[in-house]
Amino acid sequence: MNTPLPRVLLTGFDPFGGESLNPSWEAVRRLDGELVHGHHVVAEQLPTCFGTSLRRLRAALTRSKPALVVCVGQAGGRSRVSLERVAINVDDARIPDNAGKQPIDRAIVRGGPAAYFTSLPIKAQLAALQKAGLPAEISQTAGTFVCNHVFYGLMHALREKPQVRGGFVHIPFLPEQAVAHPGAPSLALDTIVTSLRLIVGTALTTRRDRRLGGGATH
Ligand code: PCA
Repeated sequence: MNTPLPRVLLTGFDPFGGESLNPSWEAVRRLDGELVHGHHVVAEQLPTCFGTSLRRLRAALTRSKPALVVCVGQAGGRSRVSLERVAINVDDARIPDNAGKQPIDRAIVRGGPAAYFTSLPIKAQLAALQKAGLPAEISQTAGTFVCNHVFYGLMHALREKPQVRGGFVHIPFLPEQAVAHPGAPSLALDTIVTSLRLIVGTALTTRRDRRLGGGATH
């Protein structure tokens, strides 16, 4: 009998804010089914909605029991692949989500810790991306919209599973989206997919993160 391979769960979001696509879903679905360092990649789409996004994520965690989870979202206006350091316990939406909800100053988990740090080796990932000539940075905030909501909920769900690593990566617009946002930077889909593959591979092969300063941009 074949033992099933350990899995990596990648998530991306559906389009929001008037866009016709979301680069996070376009990128992770291209990695669906790939093998990275003996792990089978599974991609799931999450709705850009407070609440339902997290219910879908928790269902996907139960279903695929991954060894590693990387959630990905669009950050229009950023020019690099951003490795997020920290998720904070607040929903504070500037625009309504895809279900019309717009929470202001609301805790994601009532009584939960103010913040969770990523458990991805973000300094090693930054070094690997830079070595490969891919534009990357460490980010100190994932915002307070649905991406931070999912990131916080992921880290909360993993709080008693130290063997499962998880974190969040924001990516820029695709070139076809940037046309509608004059001056906004963009990255080609192939570059994003290559970056995500390296982010996953580095997480699977790095036990201890590197100590490397100067990754911040904010
Ligand atoms: N980006 C949004 C939510 C969905 C997405 O792709 C964010 O940064 O919160």
